[in-house]
Amino acid sequence: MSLPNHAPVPELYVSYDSAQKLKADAGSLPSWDLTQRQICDLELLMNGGFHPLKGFLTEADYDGVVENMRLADGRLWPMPVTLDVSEKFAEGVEPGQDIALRDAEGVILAILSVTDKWVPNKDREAEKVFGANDLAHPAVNYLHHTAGKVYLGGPITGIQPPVHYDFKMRRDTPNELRAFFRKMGWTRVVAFQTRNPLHRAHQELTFRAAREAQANLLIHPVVGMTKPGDIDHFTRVRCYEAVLDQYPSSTTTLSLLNLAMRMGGPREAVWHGLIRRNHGCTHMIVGRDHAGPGKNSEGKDFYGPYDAQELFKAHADEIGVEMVDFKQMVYVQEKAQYFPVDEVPEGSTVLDISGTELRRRLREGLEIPEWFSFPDVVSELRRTSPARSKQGFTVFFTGLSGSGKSTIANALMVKLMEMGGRPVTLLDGDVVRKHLSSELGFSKEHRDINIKRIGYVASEITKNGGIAICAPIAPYTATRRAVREMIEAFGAFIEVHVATPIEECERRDRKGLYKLAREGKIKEFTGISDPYEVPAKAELVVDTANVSVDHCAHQVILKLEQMGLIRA
Ligand code: PPS
Repeated sequence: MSLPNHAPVPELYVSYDSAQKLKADAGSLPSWDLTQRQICDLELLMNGGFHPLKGFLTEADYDGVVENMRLADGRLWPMPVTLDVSEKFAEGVEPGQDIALRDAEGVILAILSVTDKWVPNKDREAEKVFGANDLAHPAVNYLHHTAGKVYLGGPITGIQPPVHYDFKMRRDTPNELRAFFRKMGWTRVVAFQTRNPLHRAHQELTFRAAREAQANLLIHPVVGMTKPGDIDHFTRVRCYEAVLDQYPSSTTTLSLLNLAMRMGGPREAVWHGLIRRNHGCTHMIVGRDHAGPGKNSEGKDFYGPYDAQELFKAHADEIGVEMVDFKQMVYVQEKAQYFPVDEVPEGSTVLDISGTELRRRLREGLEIPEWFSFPDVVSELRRTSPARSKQGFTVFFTGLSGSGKSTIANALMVKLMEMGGRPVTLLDGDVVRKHLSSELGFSKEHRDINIKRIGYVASEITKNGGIAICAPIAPYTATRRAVREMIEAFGAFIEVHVATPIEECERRDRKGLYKLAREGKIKEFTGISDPYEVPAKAELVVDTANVSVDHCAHQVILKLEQMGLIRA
């Protein structure tokens, strides 16, 4: 049962006057602060993007969706859209009650009339929906580690859409897009779903797909949540805008979709089809490994390369959208043009650059040829992913008290400042304890808080293109790893273990602390009465017992050069 292309899709918003009244009355309701993913889901529920859903799934709908991709009334719906909450919040909510759904700033967006409250079987959800209960799948990891333990279901009363401050002109509700298509006289529209920047091959394949389907083209990138590690949507949208001029005018439009992807492969493809139908599209391009999550914990693909196409085709009538095959396009050097991979003239030279190779070239500041991408797209990507020698990074010294961390860190700072180019900040253990962590002691809990604070500051410095040098003891492996993850999201992390033996540190005893620790006058002293977990995979190990400070700092410089982070 599909909607006619141009008829409005039902929305869940109430009138302005009713919304004002609901807002005023909502003060007495229990409030749930929505997560980023829930805000994305709610927006598409309210604006009709998730039609026929009228709210977050009830338990019966959820069971049907998980088991056989169908709502309780039999209609096709492949992805659970559930409101997960904490056990603590759920304790205060019973079916029959209304709750206010608010954004991070506390603005009320909708009322949920709770009809169902249950504890889901997440193992079953992972197996059935994503095909494996494997934490390497981003949505399974989210399900087990981020989502709340209890689900609430029931109809939504929409008060107002979430506010977006970016690219407002490029965001359209399903009905806004339908009205646009109607105004333009577009009766056949092929949607291209994407979470990556478009290069020449994509431009060619989308243009061809539209021509073959005798349809206009909607570039419909996801800007809600995509796969962790993807290029941020701000950069991508600037890239899409740069490509838009490459299409014949009035054939193509760009609109941003605030969807939170689950990377659910075949089921996700069907879901994307239903969402595009709701946005007034008649066709959708489905490629190899559509919405694929990458490799599982055994290094194998989660889904077969054509599983998504097969599942989509099997349900195309019900989805109400025709599938257009994604033709892989390659560049043929002799002809200086793109061809579908199965139509390449025999004996010709085929050129291609994989995603991994593209990232390497960006990282190392190498050439990206014009046959591969558009100059404006490349310059946008270079602005966001500058060569490694221009990116921020963190050097993280760890080692016992008196091992020489601070001395080497100071020497390194001076050497890097002599080279110039990037601002350098030293977060020395003692300095941090004075300015950032003055209230903290040396229990495991306090040391972890201290190191995470250092990690946060270093990650901000790294994100903004600077060099952070940290020199705390940081005795715990798990905490060092957490800091590494925080920083590697923005730039390189170089762990340097200053492995001066404890005997030497104690012999030096510059601050007299080892003596006091031996006498029991200082408790929980690292190496004496508190643990130090030796790093197993530090990028560099130095020992100041037999080597000068200058030489140790120089070893770090050489490592940075080798990693392409600095140029001598
Ligand atoms: S931690 O574990 O990373 O949070 O420690 P950190 O912030 O680097 O602080 C270490 C400095 O504090 C002094 N100090 C102690 N160190 C270890 N254990 C105990 N109980 C302790 N009490 C005080 C010591 O001077 C450390 O300085 P450095 O520069 O490492 O010698």
